[in-house]
Amino acid sequence: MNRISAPAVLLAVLAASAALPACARDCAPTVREGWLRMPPVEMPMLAGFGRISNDCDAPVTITGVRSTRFGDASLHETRIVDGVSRMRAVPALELEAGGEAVLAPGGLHLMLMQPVGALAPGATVEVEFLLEGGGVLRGSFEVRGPGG
Ligand SMILES: [Cu+2]
Repeated sequence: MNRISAPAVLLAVLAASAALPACARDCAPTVREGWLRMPPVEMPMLAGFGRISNDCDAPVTITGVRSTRFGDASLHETRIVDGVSRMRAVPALELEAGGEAVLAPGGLHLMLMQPVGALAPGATVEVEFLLEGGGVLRGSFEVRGPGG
């Protein structure tokens, strides 16, 4: 049976904590796997999906969304109310430390209205998420057809 001395355990703990990402004030969540779904018929509106991971050691709150490619952008949530699918605006989205928000069809999503110019599948759209306190997160979203 292996016996590990207390100092060795302490050193291992210190080494592990040193390996954690430094989440000082320059730590920011990341936007991954972003994509936009074109509507099945021509409508001035796209839904956006992806993941926003907060690998920092403090919570952050997203208070707004913007993109130069759209006249209007916001966070929405789809919910089934009395058997009917309804959307509502999400004015603030908090990500706890180590937490992740998943934007997926049928749930939380980006609502992008009034596209500036034509968008085609394969295009990449940059979206900015405004953070409480003044920071901005940038994410890339790939445009896909109505089938996703
Ligand atoms: Cu919506």
